[in-house]
Amino acid sequence: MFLAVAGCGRLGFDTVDPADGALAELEPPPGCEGPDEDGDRWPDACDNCPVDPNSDQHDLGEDEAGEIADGVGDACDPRPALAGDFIGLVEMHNDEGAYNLYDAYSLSGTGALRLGSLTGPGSASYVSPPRVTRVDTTYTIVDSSNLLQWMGVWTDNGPNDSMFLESTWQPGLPASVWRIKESSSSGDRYSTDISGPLRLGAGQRFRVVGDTERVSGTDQKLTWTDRVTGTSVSTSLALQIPRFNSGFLEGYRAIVDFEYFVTYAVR
Ligand SMILES: [Ca+2]
Ligand SMILES: [Ca+2]
Ligand SMILES: [Ca+2]
Repeated sequence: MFLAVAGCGRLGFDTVDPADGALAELEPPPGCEGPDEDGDRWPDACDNCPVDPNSDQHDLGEDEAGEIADGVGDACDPRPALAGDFIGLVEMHNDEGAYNLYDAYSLSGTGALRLGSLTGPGSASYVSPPRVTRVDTTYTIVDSSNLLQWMGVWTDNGPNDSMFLESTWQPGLPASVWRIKESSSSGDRYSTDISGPLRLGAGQRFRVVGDTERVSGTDQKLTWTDRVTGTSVSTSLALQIPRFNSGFLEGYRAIVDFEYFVTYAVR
């Protein structure tokens, strides 16, 4: 299901008990119901970090830096000490119905985000806010072929499609070695080697988080986590995350459930 950005009750402040100055424990606002992706008892629609458990909903980083809290919780805020962040696009797989659109940012398609087949690709396109700072997605492999497979997040970056995030199993790579790949008009680049599963197989879960240069001004970072084994690797060396606001999610020769797809952006 899609979640509204504005007016959905995400909190931009913490409640301080005037008696002792302690932070009062917050409760989800009345009427905020529905799926809770990260299991922190805050329904996705009013969770200020919908895919990171943060039951305290702390959004203190900007305040501590003398700025105004922006409604993105400290646990997931790409720029925790800078104001102006917002959660731009949230697509949760836990709604099997048709996609719902909200605001100007959308993801088009029908049905749930189960993409790809054993013989070919399947994709769903999206439109994000124009000043994206972070993309965060987790997906599960439902089934796969024995051929080259990939899944990931692609962006349309001018005349060339740029692959933003990819976890790929490639002929020629030693068994169990994975890389995150970026394709652009200047060629393909890869992250450092990742020790992962032998190949794509049912039940594997991966999380890929990518930060753009908007987070720090220069640095870009990709983090890949095997959510079954806990293996995680980050790279900030060669990968160039383009400035984008559209693209598509894809599974290729693998059937992939995108459990969620979240973009963060800055005003
Ligand atoms: Ca949360
Ligand atoms: Ca914040
Ligand atoms: Ca912030």
